[in-house]
Amino acid sequence: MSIPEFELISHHLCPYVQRAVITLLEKEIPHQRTYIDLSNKPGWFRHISPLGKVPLLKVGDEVLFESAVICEYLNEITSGSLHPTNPLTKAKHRAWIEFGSSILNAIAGFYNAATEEAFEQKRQELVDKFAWIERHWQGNSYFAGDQFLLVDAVYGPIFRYFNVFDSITDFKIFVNTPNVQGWRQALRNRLSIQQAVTEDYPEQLLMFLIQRHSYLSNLVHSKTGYFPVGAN
Ligand SMILES: N[C@@H](CCC(=O)N[C@@H](CS)C(=O)NCC(=O)O)C(=O)O
Repeated sequence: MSIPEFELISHHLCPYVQRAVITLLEKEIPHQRTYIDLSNKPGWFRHISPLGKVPLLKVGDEVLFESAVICEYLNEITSGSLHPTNPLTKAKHRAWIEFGSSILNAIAGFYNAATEEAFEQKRQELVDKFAWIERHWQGNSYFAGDQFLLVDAVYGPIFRYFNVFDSITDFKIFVNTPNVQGWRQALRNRLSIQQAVTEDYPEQLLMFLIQRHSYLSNLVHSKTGYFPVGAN
């Protein structure tokens, strides 16, 4: 199959975009990335994005939306699948990918929580979610052993948040999940995961966290003394 031209409509901090980028990099698919401002969405983007969300993958004149669909498509059109072959195992990987999206929702709740009580509730929700993975862990370096798969591409961007959260203070999310911690480290070392964001990602994320005006925003100020220029 000849490979069409790909353009990924992106945002610098979006974990769903990162899944697609990691898949593009793992599959060595040439592509162009176009970054947009989600607080001021361009008219052309509104016109082609049914949900008004990134990522979008432009495939020649066609447009694909939804990151999981984009990753599956990119996986299917190239050789060397990033999914297990056994149908049941593959279905389970897809389920844990979906679970990854629920973790992203919990992370958004964590950084947006307005009060200490709501924040603690979200922190505990994250602890509980990673405990689920720990209990079902059958991996090695990666989720299913030594081979990097799509499910790993989904969790790389999830764990990246915690590298920045760790720079604020120890939220004790992974204290009872040694296997998840090992997985986190293996993903952190993976080149495609490192290359899925720009170098200023930590700074940009801290700025974003401060702009939430949330309980976590206050912790960023009080624990790190960080007041970036331009934050309001
Ligand atoms: N289910 C979607 C979620 C994508 C998503 O939530 N993208 C966010 C940025 S990380 C977005 O574009 N938000 C803009 C908005 O909701 O207006 C996917 O997997 O692609």
